[in-house]
Amino acid sequence: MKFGPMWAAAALLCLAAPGVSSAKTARAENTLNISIVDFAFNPVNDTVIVHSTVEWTNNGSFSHGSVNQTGSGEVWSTGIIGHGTSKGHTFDKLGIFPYECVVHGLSMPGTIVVISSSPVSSTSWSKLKRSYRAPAGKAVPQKSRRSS
Ligand SMILES: [Cu+2]
Repeated sequence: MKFGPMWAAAALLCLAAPGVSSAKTARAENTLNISIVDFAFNPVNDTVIVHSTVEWTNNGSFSHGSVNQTGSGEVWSTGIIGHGTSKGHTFDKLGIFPYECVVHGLSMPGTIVVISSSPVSSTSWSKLKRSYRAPAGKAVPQKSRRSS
């Protein structure tokens, strides 16, 4: 099943909705842990407050890693993360950052959304929307469901 840019558009609309504080929906902690198991990132999509660290832990048998797709905005690559080890990256820029596995590419997609700690102003969101570019020909994965 393929997912188009509708998810990103929906996320932007949702977060930019009047009276809705995006900050409340983001994780309050400064570290988001993402587990890599069975050729998937879990959670596959999540939101953090700017300057948070995302740490990927490889709980699978094979080597994986996280590298952003666009090469613009927040740029990172964890390199290869071996079984049972972790690598982190601190996100200092606002934006929507699709990424993929260093080893397996887009067969293992993920997305990190970075928002400001205060409720997002329309100004910063319009900047964010301008800065966001879906990778050419790449689908943005579906937003994951999370129990509240
Ligand atoms: Cu992989």
